Order: sequence, then C-alpha cells, then structure tokens
Amino acid sequence: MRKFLLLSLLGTLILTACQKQITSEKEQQKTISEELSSSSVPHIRVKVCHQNGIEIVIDESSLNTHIAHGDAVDMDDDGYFNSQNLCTAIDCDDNNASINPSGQEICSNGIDDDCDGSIDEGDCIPVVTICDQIWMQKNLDVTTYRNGDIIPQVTDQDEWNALTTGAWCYYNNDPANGAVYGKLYNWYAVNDPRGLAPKGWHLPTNAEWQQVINCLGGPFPAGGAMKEAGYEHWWFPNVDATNSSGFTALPGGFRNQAFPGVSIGSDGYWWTSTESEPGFAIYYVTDYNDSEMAIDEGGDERFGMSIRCIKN
Ligand SMILES: [Ca+2]
Ligand SMILES: [Ca+2]
Ligand SMILES: [Ca+2]
Ligand SMILES: [Ca+2]
Repeated sequence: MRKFLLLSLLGTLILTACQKQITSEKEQQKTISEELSSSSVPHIRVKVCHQNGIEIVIDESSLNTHIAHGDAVDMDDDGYFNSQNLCTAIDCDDNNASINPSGQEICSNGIDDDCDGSIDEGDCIPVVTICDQIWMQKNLDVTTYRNGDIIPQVTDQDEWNALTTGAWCYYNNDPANGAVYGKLYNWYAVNDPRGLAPKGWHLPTNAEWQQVINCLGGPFPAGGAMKEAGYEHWWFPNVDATNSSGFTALPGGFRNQAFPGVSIGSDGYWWTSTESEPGFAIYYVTDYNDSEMAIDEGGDERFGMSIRCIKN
C-alpha cells in the first residue's frame, strides 16, 4: 500500500512537471508569434502573374506556393515577369531592374539589356563612368516617353515657339544632324511626368552636373576634359579638348525663338532637370574657344537643347 502511494505521488509529480513544461513551451511559442506579428520589419510584397493572366501582389511568404503552381513572378519589381505569362513579355533577368524588355541596350557590357535575344546590338547606347556616375556617352535620341507615348516632332518655327508641352526637333530640321548630335528637346519634354529618359535612367539635376564638374576640377578644366578632342566636329582651336573624362561632348548647337538651329560646331548645350524660375531652367554649355563647362540658369524653357542621361 505504501509502495502504491509512493508510486502514485511520483506519477503526479512527473505529470505536473510535464504539464508545466508544455505550458511554458506554449507560452514561448505565443511570445514568438506575438513578436513576429508586432514586428516592425515590413513583409516583402511580390507581384505575381497568375496563369489566368491576373496580376496580384502577395506576401513573400507564400511565394513558393505560387511558383509551384506555375505562376510567373516579378522579383526585381521592374514590371516584367520572369517566365512565360499572360501579363507581360518575359523579364530575361528578374534580379536586375535595369534589364527588361523596355530596358535600354548598353554597348560593350556583354549583356542583353533589352531582352530581345541580342547582346550589345546595333542601337545600343555607349556609356561612360565618370566619378561614380554612369553617363550616356551620346546625346539622347528618343521619340517616345518612357511609357511609349509619342513626343511630337515640331519643325515649324511659329508652332515651336507657341509650345507649352514637350517636343523635339533636329538641329535646322535636318535629320543628318540628328545622326551625329541626337535630338534637341524643349524643357517641357525634360519635365514631362511620363519620363523622357529610358527606364533605368534619368535626366541629370543641376546637382549631378555640379558633381561631375567639381570632380573634374571645376568648370574650367572640366569643359576640356569633357569635349571630344580634334576638329571633326568642333571648330578650331577647340581649346584644351582632351576628352580625358570620356564624356565626348559634341557641339550640337541649340534651337531658339528665332532660328531652328544656332551654334552647331561652336557650342554644345545640355539641359538639367532643374528649373531656376518659372519659364527658365538651368543648362550647361561648352564652346570651342575655351575649356569651361559653364552653367547658365537662364535657359528659356522653349529652347531646344541636347540631353545626356544618367543611370539611376
Ligand atoms: Ca522583373
Ligand atoms: Ca529585370
Ligand atoms: Ca539586346
Ligand atoms: Ca548590352
């Protein structure tokens, strides 16, 4: 009998200890889940294209389930899905938001930036890295905004002068100039919310122009370091032009309210995205008879000027 009582007591003690352990494990789990749900770390959201062509946004935690169903995903959030789907063309690199079917093909990087199956093909843009900034090495030459909307070409001088919206022209309305110098855009095109720069690029601000000029030693040596050397495009004496930066500035001239083309061969003009006062924006100019890359805050927004884009 005593033996039975001892065993019974021992059993009760063990049971109580086990229950306590279970209760404490439950409390621990509860605490962990409370911590998780109240965590300030945001859950990562991912876009998914269902096989029925419906696009939804999910929590990353359910990603594997969707992938197992055969849904396409957009991990780099560039708007293109990673495999055959009914929502978009295929993103050929879903870990890089600069690479997608509306990307800009960059020359000499060995990458198919626009997902067309060709690498560094004909219409590619040469780029140059200067002081931690990646610049297009050629003036902009697009006819559409980033969303595909057409930017009108305006040749008539009165029509150009009356514009309050974006437009482009060739210097002197001559396409032969466009082949070398790119297109001239008014500042309304620069400022259009649809985006003048291709996806993954932007129009440089005044601060970004200042950064490269300061890095090249200030306005005076900078012009020489940025100008294409020699006289193929620039007038003699093309002072101090070395192109040591690789920027390869060309004298594309500009369009004003009187003429469809002024100063080709002697000056290059580039818009910034920075407005100085209503109706006027900041631009940079360099010319053939000194080595300055000069700032001018008085660019009439109706002027047509060259554009250089910077990589985001
Ligand atoms: Ca993508
Ligand atoms: Ca991509
Ligand atoms: Ca390509
Ligand atoms: Ca490329």
